[in-house]
Formats: sequence, C-alpha cells, structure tokens
Amino acid sequence: MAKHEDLPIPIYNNLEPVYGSSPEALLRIETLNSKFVDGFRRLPDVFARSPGRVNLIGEHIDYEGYSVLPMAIKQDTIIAIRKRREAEPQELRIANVNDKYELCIYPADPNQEIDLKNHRWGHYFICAYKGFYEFIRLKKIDIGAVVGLDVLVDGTVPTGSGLSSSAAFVCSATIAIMAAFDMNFPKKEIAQLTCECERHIGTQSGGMDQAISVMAKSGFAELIDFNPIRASDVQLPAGGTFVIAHSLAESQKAVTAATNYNNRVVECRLAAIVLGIRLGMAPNEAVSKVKTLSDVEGLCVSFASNHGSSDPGVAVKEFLKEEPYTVEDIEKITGEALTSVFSNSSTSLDVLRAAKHFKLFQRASHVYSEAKRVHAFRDVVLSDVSDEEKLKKLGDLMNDSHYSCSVLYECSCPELEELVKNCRNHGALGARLTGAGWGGCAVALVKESSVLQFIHNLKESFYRSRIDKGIVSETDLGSYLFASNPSCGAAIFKF
Ligand code: NG1
Repeated sequence: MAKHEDLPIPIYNNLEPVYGSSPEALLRIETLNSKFVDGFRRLPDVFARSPGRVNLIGEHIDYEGYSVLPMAIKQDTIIAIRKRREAEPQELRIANVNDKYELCIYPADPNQEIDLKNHRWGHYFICAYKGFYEFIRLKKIDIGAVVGLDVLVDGTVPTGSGLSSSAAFVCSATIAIMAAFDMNFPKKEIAQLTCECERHIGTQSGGMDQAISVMAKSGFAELIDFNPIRASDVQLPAGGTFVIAHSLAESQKAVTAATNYNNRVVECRLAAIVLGIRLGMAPNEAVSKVKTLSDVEGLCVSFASNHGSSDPGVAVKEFLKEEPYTVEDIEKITGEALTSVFSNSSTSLDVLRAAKHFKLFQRASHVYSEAKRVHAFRDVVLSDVSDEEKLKKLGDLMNDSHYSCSVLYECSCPELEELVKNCRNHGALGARLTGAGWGGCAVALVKESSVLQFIHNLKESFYRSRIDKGIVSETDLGSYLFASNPSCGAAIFKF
C-alpha cells in the first residue's frame, strides 16, 4: 500500500468526507459560490481547502531540522478559483468573503517581486503563485502562456494566533492553483513546496505548518520529520482534550520577522557555527557548511559521550557562554564578518541590522531540549502506563516546553504568561504557548470530563475583564476559546 505522504491530495465531489453533514460548511460553499458569481460574473472551476493547526509540542525547532508534533484543527481556508479565459485581461484578482480584506489585483507574472515593505493580505496568494511556477519549471512541466486567475478566499483560522492561518492560506492557494491547472502531486512534495512558497513572504519558516496542513488525518496528531518530510500517526490517549485559548495579543510574524522569528533562526545558526568551531571544525568550513543546530548535534553528542552523557546540551554548557554575544565576540570566533556570513540572505541581514546582541547559549539549550521533549511525548503515548498516567506525563512535558519557550527562547509575552498561568490554575494537566509565540494562542491539556467547567472558568478569569474593556466581544469568544479534536488535512472539491 502507498504511504500516506506519497498519495496525492484527495479530490471529492461532496463535502461529507471533510465536513460530515455540517450545515455551516454547506453554507460557506454556497456563499463562496454566490459571491464568486457576484464578483467575477462566472462560476469557480474548483475549490481547495487546507486547515490551520495547533502544535502540541516541538516549538521553534522545525527550522533546525527537528521533528515536531502538531495536529490539524477544524478551522481552515477554502479557496474558490477559476482560470481566466483567453479573451479576458490576464491578471490575478484576489477577493475575500470578509469585507475587511480589500480586493487585491496583481499582474499574472510568476516572476513578480513581492513588495515586502508594504504588506498586503493578497501577498500570501502570490507566494503560492510564484512557488507553483518555480515547482513546475523545476519539474520541466510546460503549461503554456501564463493565465490570469479569479480567486475568492474564505478563512476561519484566526489570524496572528499561532494557529497557522498563513499556512492554511498558502497551502489552500497552492493546491487551488494546481487544481485549476488539473494537477496534483504527492502530499510530501506539496508539503515541501508550500513551505518554500511561504518563505516568499520573508519569514525563514520551517515546514511544520504546511506539512500538517497537507498531511493531517482525522483523529490523529502527527509526528512530522523533516529531510525527508514524513508524517507518523500519533493516537492521543483517551480522556484528554486540547483546549485552545487566544491571548488576544496578535502575533504579527511577517512584520516583526527581523526582531523575532528570523532573529531566532539567525541566532540558532550562529550558535551552531560557534559550537562547530569549538568542537574542532575549521572556521571557514563551519561557516560554509553549518546551517542548523542539527548539523552539529553529532559533534555535541560525541563530546557529551566522553563525559558520560548523550545530551548535546552538555556541549552547549561547556562551549557557549550564558552572557549575550556581541557581533565582535562572534566575529573573533568565525574570523569572518557576519554580514559576509549571511551575505546571500537579505532577511538575515535585516536581522543583523536590528540586533543588539545574540543569546546563543539560551537558544541552543532550548532547541536541543525541546527536540528531546518531542520524542519523550511520543514515547509516553506509546508506553504501557494507564491513560491517566500518560495524560499527566504529557501535561508535564507541555509545561516544561512552555518554560523553555518563555525563559530560554523568549518568545512569550505578558498576555500569554497570564493565560498559561490561568489554564494551570483551573486544573489543566499542562499548558503552553503554541506556534511562533509573541502573542497568539496557548494550548492546554484538560481532562475531557472537565472541559466545559475549564472553559467557563477561563472565560471568567481571563476573558471577562477583556470583554468589559471591549477587547473582545462575548459573541465572538467561541473563536478565541474552544476545544479541538485532530481534524483532517487538505482537500480539493470538484462539484
Ligand atoms: P506560526 O505560529 O503559524 O507562525 C511559525 C512557523 C513554524 C514554526 C513555528 C514555531 C511559519 C509559517 N510557521 O508558526 O514553521 O517554526 O512558528 O514552532 O513561519
């Protein structure tokens, strides 16, 4: 039997396999259809959908090459698409069912540059469009002259929430474009491609969000490995439910990339280069070959083994100092200017311009310990102990992960800290920030029998004062605080 990741995106002629008999899903499709006709005077050719995700454990380690453990949520992006016919102007018209997002018009030019300094929501579609053409060129597939596209988007993943609204958009856009051209590919190729697509927005993303959005299976979380991309089902123990709660602080990942997300990617690379050199690599070799902390893990582990351990963290303690490094400190070790080390990455050069110093010890300690927690999480799930005992251990690992994200990786914020504390006070077995952080959501593991009470308590203790201040309305609270089961991945609908 073909492996899950080798299969193409499923194509359905009805909503049932993805949405069951949900009347809301039917209404969404009908609304998309009628708004499409209103806006573009024609029916869409095809629809594609891709979900958001919640990461259960394994934060900020995908771009370092380490496995992560997310699950898809039911909130998703659906895209209706149509190829423009020959007589029509060949341009890309990207509309949204939500009036908050104005119509974006772009040329039908796969080589266009994305104006990163002027962020527009439609840019994410262009990421998919450019990526699609790069992919088929690489595969030497000729689809003739470029054509325009009419596109209507309906997203239900809250934006800036750490639930991957951006990946849901980029994945559904890429799959919709493929489907409009009657193409489909193995999921693992689409997971890789969509990750590369999203990098056009200027974040040096790992591939977690796209991989789970494309490869998720209903009822399972997935252990996602990279290089090559692979997903293994993880059946969560009975009796526990994951509750997702928004801190109401928006995490603007693309806008803050130079000081937050990309900054951490650069710090990890610098930590890896310094470790490589301290562990015997020639400086020029380390600079040219070492990209991630996983590249030097072997060296760290062999150092640790001489000290009776298999933990790469032993080498981190020995060879990286706890005080922040200045540019000069690092250049003394590399023997090369950092602007030259990163000369081929303009987004990394932005990081260097914005950074005052680099916390190499803390970032490397987080990455190596978080990578271990992901496997510990999976081992607990597979272990022989009772479900109750498993849930307790999973909760402990989530708490440890949060501590590491907050203290070592510094990707939390005051609102998330308050929220996580509240979750634990109301009996969560574990709670942590999820996704990139700096705002967005927390995920809490709660006993299934007390979910309703937990949600009620959290509403009173965390959200009530914010409702009173008008930060969130009580009627909208359901999209900021909800329990979630593992949902299914991307799909194409042809009716
Ligand atoms: P979110 O939370 O969706 O911004 C980001 C990255 C992931 C991963 C997490 C941190 C993108 C599209 N996603 O997720 O790859 O690195 O942060 O674990 O950049």
